[in-house]
Amino acid sequence: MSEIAVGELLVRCLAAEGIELITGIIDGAHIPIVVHTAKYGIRYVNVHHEEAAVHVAEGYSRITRKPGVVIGNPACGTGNMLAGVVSAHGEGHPILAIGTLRSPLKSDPNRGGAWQSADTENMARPITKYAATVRMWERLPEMMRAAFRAAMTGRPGPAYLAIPDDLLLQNIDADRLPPIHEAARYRVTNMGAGDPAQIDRAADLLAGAKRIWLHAGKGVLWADGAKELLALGEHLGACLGSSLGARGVIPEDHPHFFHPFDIGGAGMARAEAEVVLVVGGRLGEYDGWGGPPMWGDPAGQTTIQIDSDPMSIGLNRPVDLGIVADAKAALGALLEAVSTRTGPRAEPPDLARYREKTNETMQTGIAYLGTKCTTGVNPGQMVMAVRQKFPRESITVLDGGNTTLTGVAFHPILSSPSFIYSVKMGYLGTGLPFAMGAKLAAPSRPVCMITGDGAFGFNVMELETAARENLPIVVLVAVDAAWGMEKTAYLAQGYSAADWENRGIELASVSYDVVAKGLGCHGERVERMEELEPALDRSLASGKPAVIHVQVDRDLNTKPPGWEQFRAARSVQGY
Ligand SMILES: Cc1ncc(C[n+]2csc(CCOP(=O)(O)OP(=O)(O)O)c2C)c(N)n1
Ligand SMILES: [Mg+2]
Repeated sequence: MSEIAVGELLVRCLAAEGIELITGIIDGAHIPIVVHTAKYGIRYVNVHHEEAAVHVAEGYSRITRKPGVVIGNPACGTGNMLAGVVSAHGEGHPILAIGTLRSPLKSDPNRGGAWQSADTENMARPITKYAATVRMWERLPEMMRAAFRAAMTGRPGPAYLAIPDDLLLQNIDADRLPPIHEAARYRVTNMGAGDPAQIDRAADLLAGAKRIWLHAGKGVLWADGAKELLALGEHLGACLGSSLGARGVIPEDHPHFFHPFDIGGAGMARAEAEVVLVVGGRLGEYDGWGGPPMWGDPAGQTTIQIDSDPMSIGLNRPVDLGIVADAKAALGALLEAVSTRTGPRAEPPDLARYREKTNETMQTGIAYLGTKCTTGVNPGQMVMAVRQKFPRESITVLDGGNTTLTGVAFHPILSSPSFIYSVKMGYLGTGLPFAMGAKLAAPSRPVCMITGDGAFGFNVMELETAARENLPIVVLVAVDAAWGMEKTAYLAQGYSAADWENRGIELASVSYDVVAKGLGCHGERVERMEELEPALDRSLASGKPAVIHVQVDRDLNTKPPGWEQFRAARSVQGY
C-alpha cells in the first residue's frame, strides 16, 4: 500500500485550485505542509511577521486575480495572521488563511496552562466569509473547496481553516483518497453576461440618455473588464470615474476621466447625469454613499448597477436596474446591444464646463506643488518625479497618512491592475508587503512604493525578505519624522504644535537608507529635490530592493491636498 501524509493531501488541494504561492513563517506544526509545496510547483515565501504574510498574499492576489494562501502557527502566529485578515476582509481580497492547531490530545483552548492554544476558529469568524476546523482528513478536500468557494464567490474575501498538527502528520492510504476537483467543478468561475432582457433594458436606458456617468469599482478589476468598460464609456461619450480602489481601470489621463478627489468637476458631472452605470462597486463611504451631494438624487437619476454579488446590488443606493453578472462579460454584451441603438458618440456634453470646475479643485494642489521648501523636499514634487520616472505599466503602492493623500493627488494611475492601497482601512504597514506581493505576481513589471515614515516602520524587516527573495522594488520613504496625518488631526482639533511635541508622540528621524543597507537592500538619502532623480536612477540600476529616504518638508507634509475632501467624504450619512 502506498501512503501519503495529510499535509501533502492539503497541498494537492491547493494545487488543484492553481495556487502557486504560500506565505508565512515556518513552524514545526506546518512543516508537514511546507515540505511538499515545491513538488507541486508552489513557492513558499517565509517572511518576518504573519500579518505581513497576509498583506504579501493580498498584493499578489490583486495582480494575479488568484486567491492568496497564508499559514500561521498555533495560536500566536495565527493571531498575527488574523490581524492581516482584517485588511483582506475590509478590502475584499480572497485569502485562504490556514492556521495550525496543537493536537486536541495535548491541549484545547479551554484547558488552562496549555502551550500555544487559542480558539482561532471563533476569532476568525467575524472577519472571514468562512471559518472552520478540519477534524478528519476524509473531509479535508471538501472543506478546502468550501473555503475557496467562499473566498472567490461574490465579493471576494478571506476564509479560515484550522487544522491540527497531528492530523497533518498522519499517513493515509494513497489509493483511498477523497476526490480532489478542479476549481470550475466546485465554484462559479464564470458568472456570464447576465439576463439578456436586462442587458437590453440597460442598453435602451443608456442609448436614450445624453449625460451618462460610468463608475467602475474594483469588481471590474477582478473580472479583468477594464478594456470593455473603456470601450463602452467611449462609445457612449460618458463621463468616467472610479472608486479609489479601482484607480487605473480608466487610464487617468483619459480626456473623459474625473479623479476621485475631484469633488468639483466630478461632483457636478455625476449630479447632472441622467443615467449612472455602476459596475463592480458598492458606492461606499469614499463614494459619498452614492448620494447627494456627490451624486444625483436617485429619485430623479436612473441608476443601473452590475455586480457579480447580488448582496452588493442596491446596497447603498437604490437602483432602477440591477444586473447580476460578470463585469467583463456584461460590459461586452452591453456594448454590443448599445451599438445597435446608437453609433459612437463624441465627447460628453458640457465636458468643458465640468473641466472648469475640475480646474478650480486643482488650484489647491497647484499651490501645494509650487510651495518652496527650505527644510527638505516638497512631497508633491517628490511624487510627481516618481510618476515621471516609472512607465505607464508600473505598479504603484501607497502607504502612510498624509503621504498617501499627496500620492493620490499627484500620481495618476495609467493602467490596471496597477494601484495598490489599503482603501477601506488606511491600514498602515501594508505597503511594503503589498509591493512585495505585486512583484512576486509580476516580476517583469516595475513596482514602486511611496510611504510615510510611520507606516514604513510597521513591517520594515520585510526588506530582508525582499532582498532574499530577489524582489527589486523601489521604496520612497517620505520622512517628516512624524505621524503626520495625526499631527494634522491634532492641530485641527485645536491643540498647538508645541503641545503635540511635548506628548512624546513624535517619531525619530531614523536613517531609512542605512536600515535598508543593513537588511541587504540598496539605500539612498535625498535632502534636496535635485538629488531625487539620480537616486531613483541608481536605485533602479541596483537590481535590488531599494529604499530612498526622502527628507520632506515637515510643515508642508501636515497640509496635504485632499485633506478637507478626505474629511468631508466621511461626514456624509448616505441613505
Ligand atoms: C494600523 C494603523 N494604525 C494607526 C493608524 C492611524 N493613523 C492614520 S495616519 C497615521 C500617521 C501616518 O504617519 P506616516 O506613515 O509617517 O505618514 P504621514 O502622515 O507622516 O505622511 C496614523 C498613526 C492607521 N491608519 N493604521
Ligand atoms: Mg510621517
